[in-house]
Amino acid sequence: MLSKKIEEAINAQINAEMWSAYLYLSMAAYCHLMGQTGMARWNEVQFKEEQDHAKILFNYVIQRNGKVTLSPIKAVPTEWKSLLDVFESILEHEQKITAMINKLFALSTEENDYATQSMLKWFVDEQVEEEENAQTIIDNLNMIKDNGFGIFMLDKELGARVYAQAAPLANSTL
Ligand code: OFO
Repeated sequence: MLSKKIEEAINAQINAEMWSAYLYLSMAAYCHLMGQTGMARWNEVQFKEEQDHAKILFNYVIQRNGKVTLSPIKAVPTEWKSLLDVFESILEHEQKITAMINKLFALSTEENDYATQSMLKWFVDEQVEEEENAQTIIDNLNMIKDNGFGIFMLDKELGARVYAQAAPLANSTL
């Protein structure tokens, strides 16, 4: 059984993951507007991944006989100054999500909730990847600057990203 504190914190995390999904979809729209279909696709894949993150937490609350409470998703930004600004905003956002996951992990230690801690381990590892992905693209954009051919090639590379369902959902019956 989940403690009330853990249940509330996981519900807040579900909301944060759904907000993330909405943010990436908004970024995809911006990239489309800028004519960067590959970057748009990259963000659309991330949109799906974020929904997976929310679903993993949703399933976990159900499995533990807890109550899922879905709160409204706040508005997300719709404008960025540049493509670099998009990916810098992603890194900043993912650092905030990492801090939320770490807080949740610390709370599960406080509450002696080792099942929650074990479930969160996947998120701890995932956040390392999320931050690394954003940082790599920022580094590439900083190197390319305004070089049109460089942007063209990066857009092609990012457009090759393929969605893969998050591992914890693979054998789920929920
Ligand atoms: Fe769910 O990791 Fe990004 O936000």
